[in-house]
Amino acid sequence: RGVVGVSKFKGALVGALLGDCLGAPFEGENEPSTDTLQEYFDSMENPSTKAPVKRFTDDTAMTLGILKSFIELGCFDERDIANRFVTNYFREPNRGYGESVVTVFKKLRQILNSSNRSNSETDVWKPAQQQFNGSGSLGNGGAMRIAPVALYCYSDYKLLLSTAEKCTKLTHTHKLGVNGALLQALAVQQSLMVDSSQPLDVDCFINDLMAKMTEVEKANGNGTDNDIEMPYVEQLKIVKNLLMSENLDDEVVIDLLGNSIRAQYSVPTALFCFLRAQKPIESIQTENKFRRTLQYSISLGGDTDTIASMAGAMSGAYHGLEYINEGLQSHCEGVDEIINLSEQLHSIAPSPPEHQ
Ligand code: R7I
Ligand code: MG
Ligand code: MG
Ligand code: MG
Repeated sequence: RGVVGVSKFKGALVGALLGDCLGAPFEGENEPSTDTLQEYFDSMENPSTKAPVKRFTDDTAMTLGILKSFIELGCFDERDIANRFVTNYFREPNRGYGESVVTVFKKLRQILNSSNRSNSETDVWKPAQQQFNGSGSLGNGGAMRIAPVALYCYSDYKLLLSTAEKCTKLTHTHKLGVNGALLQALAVQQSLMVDSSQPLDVDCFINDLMAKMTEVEKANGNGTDNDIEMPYVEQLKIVKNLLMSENLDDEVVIDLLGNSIRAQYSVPTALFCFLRAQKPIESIQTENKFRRTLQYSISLGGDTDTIASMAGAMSGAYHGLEYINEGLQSHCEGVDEIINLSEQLHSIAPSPPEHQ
């Protein structure tokens, strides 16, 4: 267990950013055609392609809030992060935020502006708990922004889980929303820890995640009212089975794993895209596994910005920044800023105990 290099930090966050920016134009579309996407990525890889810059959406806006909070405060601080979410939302409300989470921002703004801090009304955790008549949101909004937590806490497994949970519960308290964010955080952390000069041991990667999510779902509960005991472990079993099958039918993947804004039907999908892209995919012409990950994620349609962003964070964390095509980077809003912030986060993230 060594120290993770800065290139992997940059790769994770640039990966998340590129997935968001490049996936956003296709969000909510039925699967875009194979040819459309091949041409789109070919043209985006060319830095001289004249195209309006691809703007990032809420996924990255919230990621940046968490990232800057860690850097400026040097620790996790729920009030500061809540304040950044609120400030960013009201400054730029048109970044494509989820419909319901806006209610949380409005309530949080009141709480944060209130002078009486000890009043129970000032509880920053409450608005999220009140969503959906008290059941909390099960959207993927917690998972889509979790990469900075995975990076900052990479060397401390318990801290990673507890911080990712708190960070998510500022907006998403449903077990499926929280556990989805934990799965995403664990997948990014594992991607950071493996050496990309060796071929990825996909079986080992998924088995490790399954063991961890079994513990998580035993401890946290599953959050469903049906009889599925461990919904994320079930989805991971499907991921594993799909990875072993020779023929890859998009319809089957979408049917079994999903491509929606629900965490349960998007985080395992993103993981599948990252792992599947370790091998060639017939409909996608590229040697680059990072591009292949994004292109494949987007080809499934649905919540394309978020699924590509989550898969991109895993792939970027594994391969590191140098592996990510510079042309692709050049067309996306905010790349230079996020690279700079990644460097700062790397310099404050605790190293593993034996290296301190
Ligand atoms: O999860 P959230 O932040 O949305 C993230 C998505 C990403 O795709 C972004 O790119 C952006 O497009 O939005 O926002 P929420 O508003 O908490 O959840 C999103 C949607 O999920 C809600 O508007 C609901 O339609 C649905 N949803 C639920 N529906 C029923 N019951 C979330 N939780 C529930 C629920 O408990
Ligand atoms: Mg978005
Ligand atoms: Mg397709
Ligand atoms: Mg989305």
